[in-house]
Amino acid sequence: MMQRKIIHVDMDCFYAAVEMRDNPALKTLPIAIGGAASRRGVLSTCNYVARKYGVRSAMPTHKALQLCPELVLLPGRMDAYKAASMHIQQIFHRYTDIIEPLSLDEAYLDVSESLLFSGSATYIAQDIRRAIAEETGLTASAGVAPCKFIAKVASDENKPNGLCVITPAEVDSFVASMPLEKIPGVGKVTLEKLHQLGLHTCKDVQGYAKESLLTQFGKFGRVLLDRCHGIDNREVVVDRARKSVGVERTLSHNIKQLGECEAVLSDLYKELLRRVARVGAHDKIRSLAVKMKFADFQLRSAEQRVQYLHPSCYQPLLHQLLEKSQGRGIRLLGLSAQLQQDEMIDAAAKQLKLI
Ligand code: TTP
Ligand code: MG
Repeated sequence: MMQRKIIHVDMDCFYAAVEMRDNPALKTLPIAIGGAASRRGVLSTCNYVARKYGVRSAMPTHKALQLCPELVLLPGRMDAYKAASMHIQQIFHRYTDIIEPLSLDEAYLDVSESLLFSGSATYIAQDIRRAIAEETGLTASAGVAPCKFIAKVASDENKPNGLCVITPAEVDSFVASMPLEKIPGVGKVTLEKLHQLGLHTCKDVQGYAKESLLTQFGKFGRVLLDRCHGIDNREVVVDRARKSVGVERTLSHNIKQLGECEAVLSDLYKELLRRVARVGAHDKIRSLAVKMKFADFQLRSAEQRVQYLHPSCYQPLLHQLLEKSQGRGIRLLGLSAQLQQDEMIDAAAKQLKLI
């Protein structure tokens, strides 16, 4: 098989970096983007000054303020972040068209076939970082590797404003010492389970009985085994974004009862209908999903294929999730509709990029 060259680019403290660029007085202060503590807000992200205090993404605002009372809290400006994101995407397209955006600030690029810089993925990555910094005033970190997950882990190694290259010859040693929590897909629950088995690094997993791992972790066991051996055959998938319309609500207090959930979902359902209508997608529904965040912040969702929305669609999903709550309070409920992709629009958008 041909050796791939994958670059993973990830902007540094993205939303916060946009805020600091547009208001340099913020640069030396600890700042975060998020909702107010009084409204049970959560942080989207924070700058590196704030990280020194232990402040992190997805942390409840009240906790962040305990760690760093002088934290400057900003509400966020999605339009500015989207504009910066579009600019970055444009820059990527100068190097390759095989781009898989993972979020506004992060993407995989496959440069295996590129002839730029004599085919050096390292030089390409450095040039992308240079162009981003010069043109947007924001810094990016990048990872270069023979496969996706190693490129992703590598992009985090020398953050902020750093580059990390893992050559094919270095894959084995890089993976061996890798803590399991770095593998994308290993969440809190899986990690705890692995730790209970005495497994902390990929090397530990390499030495563990394969069959036992597969029975204990099901489908993900296969992925885990591959990753721990440095294997990831996934291709960079262009335009993979599945469009969806969603609404969610963080509740003012935790709830537990079916009736309470139904009342919230009934409200969210009405709002979802309005939003689906606004984007003219009522005849493009593919599936409906309910999302629940429990008191311990564990997130669960359940999805069902449907052709059109009706108020009873979310009932079975709600029941499914309540079973998983195991008595925990619920702090957030969400409802979303996944939409069929309009291939015509996709093709037109692709062509536009070529102009
Ligand atoms: P990340 O790339 O995870 O974080 P980051 O860019 O802020 O910081 P880092 O330097 O560690 O990469 O996420 C990108 C943006 O996505 C982030 O700026 C804000 C948003 N975001 C949320 O809204 N909620 C979240 O829980 C996370 C993790 C990110
Ligand atoms: Mg980032």
